[in-house]
Amino acid sequence: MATLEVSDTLPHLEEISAAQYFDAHSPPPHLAEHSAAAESFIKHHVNLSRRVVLISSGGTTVPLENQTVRFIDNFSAGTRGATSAEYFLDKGYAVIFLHRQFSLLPYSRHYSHNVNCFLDFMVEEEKTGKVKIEDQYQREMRDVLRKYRYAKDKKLLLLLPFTTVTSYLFMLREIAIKMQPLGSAGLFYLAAAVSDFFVPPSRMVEHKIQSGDLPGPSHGEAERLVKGGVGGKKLVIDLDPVPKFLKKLVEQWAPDSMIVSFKHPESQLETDPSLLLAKARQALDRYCHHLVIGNLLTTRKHEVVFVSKQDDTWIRTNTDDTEIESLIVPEVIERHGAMIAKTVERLRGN
Ligand code: PAZ
Repeated sequence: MATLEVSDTLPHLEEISAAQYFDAHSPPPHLAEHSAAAESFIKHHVNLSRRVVLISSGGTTVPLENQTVRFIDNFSAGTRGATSAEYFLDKGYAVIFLHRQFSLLPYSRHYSHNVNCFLDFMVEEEKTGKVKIEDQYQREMRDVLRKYRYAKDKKLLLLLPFTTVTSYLFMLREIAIKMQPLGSAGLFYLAAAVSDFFVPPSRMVEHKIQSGDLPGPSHGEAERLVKGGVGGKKLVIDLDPVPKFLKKLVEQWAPDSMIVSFKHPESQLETDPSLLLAKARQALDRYCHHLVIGNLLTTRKHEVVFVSKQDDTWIRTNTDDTEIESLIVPEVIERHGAMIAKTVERLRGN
């Protein structure tokens, strides 16, 4: 079995900057195409004076090989992002949904993956052999379908996929810069689980890391990454910290937009709610953005805490039927509205 060691005994490297990170990596293959789609989407909504939210959703992978067979992943099904997207669309926002490929999507999330397989909602008519939606699901599915069609027809939803942490960061930078013309009407709602670590290209092996004895005398490339010996059963992976991109987003890529990040625990210890609050405040102090929404993995569907410079507010659902995003999103929108009003006031004063 492969083991992953977290070690503080290794020498601390000088953390690379965001610029060095981008220089060291190739942009994802579809960046130009996605960038053009985002640009025309944003222009369309700027012309209509509509607010636009970029929602990031799902986990990011960290490949261990260039021709990737193995990778490290970050936990997230994309529920928070996909569900929130629907509530933002309901409130008239246009949504750029930057999501992990194959994670949950707005609207189709109701009928996808193994919990809600779409086939379970269908029946075959005995007489005609035609397939239709079961009677008991007709109304609910019709409502979802109408909303989905509306979002599509009005060009309110742009779906942009990523897989690796690097492709996520390239896309985030690109779209954030394209969103600048929106000014304070732009909102970032960063629910994706973004890896804090990566394998730098200089240490990345080309082919699948071998788990058994390698044929031939030389397998030096793999040994650079794999400590403990190729041919042994131990795999020690040496990861570097990903630079802190949130700071770049706040200061340079999207200085006029509202930025909301989610925070969930990094270690078992942080499942303590008081530590969660401390961590959320630390994130707010470090990156100087507008709002951190703290959540714990085990209770994230029932309670979250909004941490801003002004106050901490807990939001809780009382019933299992209420999606907590139906409470989170209106609260975020209210704060976004207040920020827009302040900006307008400031501009009038000038
Ligand atoms: O996608 P999901 O609903 O399964 O999980 C949502 C979440 C816990 C990943 C999200 O609410 C969150 O906290 N995102 C930020 C994660 C981070 O700190 O990197």
